[in-house]
Amino acid sequence: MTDSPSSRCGFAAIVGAPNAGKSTLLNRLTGSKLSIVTPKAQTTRFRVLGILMRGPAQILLVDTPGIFRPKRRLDRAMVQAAWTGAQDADLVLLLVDARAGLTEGVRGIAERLRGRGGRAWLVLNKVDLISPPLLLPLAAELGALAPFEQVFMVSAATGDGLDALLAALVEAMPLGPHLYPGEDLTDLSDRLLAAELVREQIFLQTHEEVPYGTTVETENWQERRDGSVRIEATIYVARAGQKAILIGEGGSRIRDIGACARRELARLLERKVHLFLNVKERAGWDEEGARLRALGLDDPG
Ligand SMILES: Nc1nc2c(ncn2[C@@H]2O[C@H](COP(=O)(O)OP(=O)(O)OP(=O)(O)O)[C@@H](O)[C@H]2O)c(=O)[nH]1
Ligand SMILES: [Mg+2]
Repeated sequence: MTDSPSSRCGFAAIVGAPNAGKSTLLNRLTGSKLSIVTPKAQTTRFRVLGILMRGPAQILLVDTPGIFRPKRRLDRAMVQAAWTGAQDADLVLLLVDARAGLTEGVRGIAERLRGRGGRAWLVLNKVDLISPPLLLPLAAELGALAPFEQVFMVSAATGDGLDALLAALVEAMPLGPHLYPGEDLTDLSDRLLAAELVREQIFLQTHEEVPYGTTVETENWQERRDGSVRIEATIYVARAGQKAILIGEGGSRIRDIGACARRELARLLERKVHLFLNVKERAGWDEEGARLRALGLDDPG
């Protein structure tokens, strides 16, 4: 099947401004929670591959970090990862939050896509939040900025419009053998997924600069004889004040973060999970090459 003459396989990268709904779209299309989602911008920090099998096609969907004007070394590495994702793809889906409309950020991304050449589709997302007559003018404005082959209007949250997008993706994949085993869902390791689910809870349960000052690494992974797994993760914070906030009064915040992340992890891994979190202060981790590489990012220097 995988090397039959009709088999198709290709990379489709989902790019866009922070908070457009890229990770929501990846999860919805693959039917699994591969990439973390929060209401905060800049949630995704590295490329996340979702492997989707549809008929003869293996669609390799790539979720990318939102593209914004980077300041820290971490931010530069995130934005670089997004553009590398676009560069390496057979097809780019520019995902736009239709309610936010044509922002300066989106304009910049569309213009750079035009300069890059290659195949691009426009996907207007969050159509559940705006009235349909506003969609056509937005599509036209964006269409004037870059030559999009096709335009889709979807809601990654409700699933509206995704059947048409998926059918078009199957058709758009180049002929060729599948690159991954059909049963694989992603190329992310369980260790990285575990760290991400902890980070998701930090993004959901803390505010202001705390989530942005935080990174999570899985330090230890022990399979137990009873089938459960014991996971130790370290949360690095940039400042002492952030550590205090994360831990919370009497340890209440870190307990809640751990409890929610453990539940999500148990569901994903389909087994019992024991999760232990340490919080360490590490000033400047977001400028540190080793921390970025631990996230699978290339160090932009
Ligand atoms: N109403 C509505 N909300 C959506 C839709 N798609 C995503 N969202 C919400 O938008 C927010 C951001 O979603 P994400 O999937 O994390 O966005 P992202 O583009 O991956 O963001 P970054 O990783 O920060 O670049 C979350 O609160 C989602 O629930 C949609 O179609 N409709
Ligand atoms: Mg994301």
